[in-house]
Amino acid sequence: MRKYLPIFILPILASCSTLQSTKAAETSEVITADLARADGSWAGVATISQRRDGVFLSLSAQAPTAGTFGMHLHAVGKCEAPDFTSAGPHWNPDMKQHGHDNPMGAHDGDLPNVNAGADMKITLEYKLKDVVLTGPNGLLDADGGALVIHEKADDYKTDPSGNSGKRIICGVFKSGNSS
Ligand SMILES: [Cu+2]
Repeated sequence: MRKYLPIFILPILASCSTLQSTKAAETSEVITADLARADGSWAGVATISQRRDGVFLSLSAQAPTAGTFGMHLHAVGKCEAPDFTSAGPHWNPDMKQHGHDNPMGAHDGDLPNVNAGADMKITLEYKLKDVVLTGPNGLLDADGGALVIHEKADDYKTDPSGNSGKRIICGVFKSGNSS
C-alpha cells in the first residue's frame, strides 16, 4: 500500500497551487491613503482596491466626535492642513452637479455619509459605483485624488458639496502608493 501514496499526494499539491494563483489574481492593486486631521495628526487609513468584482473603498478612521459626516473623493491628491482646500473640488469628470438626490447629479466622487458611534470609530467597506481608476478620466490621474471627510452630514443635493461644512480629515490616493 505504501508505494502508492505519491499517486494520491500529487493531485492534492497540484490543486493547492491552482488555488493560490486564483487568489493572487483577485487583488491586482491596492492603493493606500494615510488620513490626516486639520492639526496634522494621524486619523486612520483608507484603501482603494481594484478587484475582479469591482473597485472597493475601505476605511478605518477615528472621527473627532460621534456623529454623521459627509465624505467624498476630491479631484486633487494633495492634503494641506488645516483646511485641505488643496484637495480641490469633488472628483467630477462628467461635469455634473452634486448629490444623488439632485436631478442634475451626481459627482463620481459622491459617497454615502459615514457614521461614528460612541467610540468615534468609522469603519466601512464600500463598493464604488462607476468609478474608473486609470486613464484620462480616472481618479488616479497624474495629480491623484483625495478622500475627504467633512464636519457635517451631506444632504445629498446641495451643490457643490451637500452643505457638509469644513474638511476635517484628508488622505491622498496616488498610483505610487501601492502596498
Ligand atoms: Cu468633500
